[in-house]
Amino acid sequence: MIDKQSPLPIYYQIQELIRKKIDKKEWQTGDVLPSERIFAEQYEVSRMTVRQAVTELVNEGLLRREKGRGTFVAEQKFTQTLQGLTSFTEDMKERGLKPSSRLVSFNVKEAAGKTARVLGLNDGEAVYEIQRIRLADHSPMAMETTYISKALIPGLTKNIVQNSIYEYVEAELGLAIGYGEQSLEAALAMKKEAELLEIELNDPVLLISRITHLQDKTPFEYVKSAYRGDRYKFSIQMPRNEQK
Ligand code: 16G
Repeated sequence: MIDKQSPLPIYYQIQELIRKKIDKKEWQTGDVLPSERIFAEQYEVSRMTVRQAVTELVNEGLLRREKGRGTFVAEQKFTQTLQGLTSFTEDMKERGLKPSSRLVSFNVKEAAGKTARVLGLNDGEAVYEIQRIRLADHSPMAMETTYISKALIPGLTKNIVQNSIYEYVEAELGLAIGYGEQSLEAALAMKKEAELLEIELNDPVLLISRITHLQDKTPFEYVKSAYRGDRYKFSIQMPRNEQK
């Protein structure tokens, strides 16, 4: 209930009330919230205050607004730790979700520019260029464009890349994957990404760029991905360096 005598701001109390209902599963993913008017009447607060509380929860990703339809309980974000080099397939299985891939394109191209450089290839050497939409339980999470040296990782097929590339590298080719270097930046979804990820143009996405090396340090893949900003959250542990 809302306590008007409390030192806690009313909009904050409304937020806590909404959070509790979602935590207790009284309101579940996809459920529509009562309208601002009903909310305001029920708790005897102003519509402005309800709007402020809801807007902040929308910005946080707990709720989602749809034009003309109302405000809904959003799908909760996945937290992906940034420690340890894992594959999408492994990450999803670990969460008890079914990983799958929608193949957008699969080509062999001549390496050039940055792709050739980061993979340690000469311009003109063959690389696979693979575009996949990665899905968790049939819902699109990320769009990945992967470049892989053909000489190093031969025999990739459409069928293999619709499953796990890392599994093929390790279990089929018997190569040991060593380490990756990764960077993250914020961006807005462009037309193609928005369509394939089933989000709106200019919705937030996280761009991740990864270069992965075999244990002998040879780089074997260069991946550029766009993760849905509304479904993903990355976390990292930061041990403080020993003071000298
Ligand atoms: C992850 C990696 C990607 C890698 C893929 C292999 C990130 C940002 N990206 O999606 O670089 O190519 O896993 O997955 O984590 P797979 O073995 O399921 O094909």
